[in-house]
Amino acid sequence: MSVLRLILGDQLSHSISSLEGCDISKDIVLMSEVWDEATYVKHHKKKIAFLFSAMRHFAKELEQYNYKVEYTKLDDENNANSFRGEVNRALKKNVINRIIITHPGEYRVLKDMLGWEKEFGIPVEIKADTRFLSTLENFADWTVGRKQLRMEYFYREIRKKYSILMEDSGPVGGQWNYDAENRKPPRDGLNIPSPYSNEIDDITKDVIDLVKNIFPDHFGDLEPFYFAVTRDQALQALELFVEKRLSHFGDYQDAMIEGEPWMYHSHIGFYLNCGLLLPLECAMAAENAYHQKKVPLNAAEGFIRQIIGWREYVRGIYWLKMPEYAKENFFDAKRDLPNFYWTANTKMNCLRQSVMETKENAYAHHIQRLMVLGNFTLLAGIDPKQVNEWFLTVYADAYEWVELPNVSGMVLFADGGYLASKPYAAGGNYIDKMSDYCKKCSYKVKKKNGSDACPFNYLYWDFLARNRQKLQNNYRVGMMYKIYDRMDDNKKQTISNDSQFFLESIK
Ligand code: FAD
Ligand code: DLZ
Ligand code: SF4
Repeated sequence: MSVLRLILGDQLSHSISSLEGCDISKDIVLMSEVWDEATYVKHHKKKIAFLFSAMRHFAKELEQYNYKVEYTKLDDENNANSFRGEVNRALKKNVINRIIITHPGEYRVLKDMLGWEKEFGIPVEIKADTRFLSTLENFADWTVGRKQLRMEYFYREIRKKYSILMEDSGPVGGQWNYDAENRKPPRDGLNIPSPYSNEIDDITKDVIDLVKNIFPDHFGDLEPFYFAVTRDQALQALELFVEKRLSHFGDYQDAMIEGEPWMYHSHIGFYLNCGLLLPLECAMAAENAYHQKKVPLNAAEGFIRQIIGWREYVRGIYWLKMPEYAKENFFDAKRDLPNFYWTANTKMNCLRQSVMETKENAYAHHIQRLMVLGNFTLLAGIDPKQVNEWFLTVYADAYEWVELPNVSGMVLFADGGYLASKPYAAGGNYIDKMSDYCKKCSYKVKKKNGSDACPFNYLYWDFLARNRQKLQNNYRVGMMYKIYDRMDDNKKQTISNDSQFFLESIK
């Protein structure tokens, strides 16, 4: 009798809870490339290649440690094409009396797994995912009795609990948050270091061929392929970030420069989310660099906050609010996602650059996702379901637990303010301040109306006007209505006409 231990594509950590207590002389570790997962949204080609290659490398490592691994490749003729089907096949082949799994990252997968005990007639143990710093129970407890959830307070708790950037009983430097020193506009002459890249080996070559043949109609460029696909490589990518980029991470966190997709960000989200890196080790790498005086406090604190604050916080909200969260649509937005989110065929330079880079790299940094790609979908009133599907499809770090709260909560305010205190709506000014996109745009960012005015400018006011009932009592937005109310009727009508004309043109 042995135990079947299932490892999913985003559970590629040697410390994963499903391997705890594994008897390597008889337990079976099951890993499967399955059609269902590769197509529940039509993931970017690079994401599928990355994950399959990382899975194959991880399985090989487990075999080197003498685990009994059963690995199904996507094109294996017996592939059952779903997790459930693959488990069923393994149970028929082996004498198994128990299944152990680590809690999956997505609700739809958990829902399916909860039916397995009944279907297979043996115990199915779903263990907590201990790679996160906060348990789902701790997060739920933290929310009790709070009128408003705010990431900042949650983040402080985690810092205290893990004693990260703490001295005596307070934060290092006397402040919890150094954002006021961050977010400088890009300046000329920045010498942005090259990102991590790696030679591809035979495993990755095979996977690239497979993706080329099987998923030709999926979005995105498969090659060149440069991601890390093993833990050792991911650790090198982390080290490279800490050595070369972290010192400027805070300063240029919001900066965007045409032709510079990687800026001073870490590009480790893909590795963290599939388990090649662990959140605590990333936070500690940044803390050590600060203590060794290699990076300033605003950079280390800013980076650490993203990982131990935002990342944990959105996961807590996802599991607290699913499945309802996926249906939220506070503004009742109904418009279809414009086709240029797939083709980059738009005269709006900020959007064109961000979509092009997304297509090339399965990556865009946070501010492109939030203030350009996301902001536009909010202002244009795009259906949250379609926006979520796009974000889940195109990024190599996208899994629903982290994508959905960022899109429906942070960007679209579709949850009515559960995650964020106000919508991140903005006109063209912010993009102009933080990027060089507007200089090369067909539209004029300083113009508020007319056919050559930046569409963000009138869409911003039109969005506020359209959603007045729902927003005017929000204390952080109320001020903008005072400004809107001071505009004369002519101006208001022009805003509405320009918006209607523009929105018709992107159908
Ligand atoms: P860095 O900017 O270097 O930040 C370091 C790490 O902090 C990231 O790797 C990530 O693990 C974490 N982090 C930073 N911001 C967030 C955040 N808001 N929420 C959760 N973790 C955060 N992140 C994903 O991991 N997957 C997604 O599918 C995803 N979708 C997003 C969609 C939208 C609309 C927005 C606005 C944000 C989204 N994010 C998502 C958050 C963030 O944009 C990415 O984590 C980040 O851009 C990844 O690049 P990086 O590794 O260079 O991150
Ligand atoms: C994203 C993804 C893809 C594309 N393919 C697989 C796969 O073939 N096999 C697998 O185990 N996992 C894959 N994944 C990751 C899963 O979608 C992820 O584990 C679940 O969504 C739970 O978070
Ligand atoms: Fe984007 Fe407007 Fe600037 Fe053009 S002018 S790049 S549309 S913000």
